[in-house]
Amino acid sequence: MEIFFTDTFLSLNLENVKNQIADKGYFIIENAVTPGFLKAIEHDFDTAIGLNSTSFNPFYTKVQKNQYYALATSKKYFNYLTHSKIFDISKICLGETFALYNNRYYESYYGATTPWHTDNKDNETATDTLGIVFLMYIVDTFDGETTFVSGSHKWSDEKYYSDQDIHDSHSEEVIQLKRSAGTLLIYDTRLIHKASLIKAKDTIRKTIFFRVDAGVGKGQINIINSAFLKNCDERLRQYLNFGYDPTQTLPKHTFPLIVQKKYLKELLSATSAYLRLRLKKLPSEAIFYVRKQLSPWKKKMLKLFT
Ligand SMILES: O=C(O)CCC(=O)C(=O)O
Repeated sequence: MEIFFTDTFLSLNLENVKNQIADKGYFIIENAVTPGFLKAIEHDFDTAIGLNSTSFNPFYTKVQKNQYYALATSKKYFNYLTHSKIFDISKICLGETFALYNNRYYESYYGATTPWHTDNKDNETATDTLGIVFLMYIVDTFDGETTFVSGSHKWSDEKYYSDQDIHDSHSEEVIQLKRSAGTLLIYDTRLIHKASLIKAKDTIRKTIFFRVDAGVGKGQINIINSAFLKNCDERLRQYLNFGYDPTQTLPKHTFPLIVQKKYLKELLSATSAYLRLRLKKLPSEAIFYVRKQLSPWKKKMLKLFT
């Protein structure tokens, strides 16, 4: 059998993992996997957009590359997410019935961050299901690290929190997780957390994120390379939602209004700069006319964003 978890990880005391997650909301283990595993993952996801290709393209945002079809892309990734030790931890934390809810490999670049949030409130109907997230640093992560509010799984009741909410009342509980490659963070989906801002221009943070929830048939659709499935026993079928119709689909990524406003403001200033350039090429009467037409629109937009 392929070896990629270290003895430190394989010999974890499950009761201890469970108790720490119940108490603080998270459990951290450094050197959970071998350097060979990390290299192989980097290699398997070292893809850009393929034109006329049969592989799965990653999805990009301004500051991130996301591979949601990672179970069809990398055998190492598949074996990691379906390892018996992952099942053991899921079982002790969530009970007999649990399944993969969502997963992805991602890279985050300069300027990437997330707001403080919890993961158990994807929409109004998904609230109280128990779930845990396994987040692994594939490279050293000393910039843009995951940050937790320790113990917040016991009291969190919102999807998003502002910096002020956390810094005013919970700054003592904030834990910044600057750690080396191979560190695995396991946390309760109710825990308030965020990815801190990436401050250096040359940082490329590489991460594997997956979430396991109690119950079955929820979350992201799993697209799997059939060649990776060697022994598909009942437990694996359930974990991968074989034959279960999804009762809900994940919502498209939405950002809180405050973040949307920030992006829209950037968009507005980029559009204005572009228009200014184009306008220069028009005769002066036309410039006057266009400016007159645009002025009320711009005022309205600025009012909206400030
Ligand atoms: O990348 C991180 O540190 C956190 C990711 C996260 O919070 C999420 O994807 O929900």
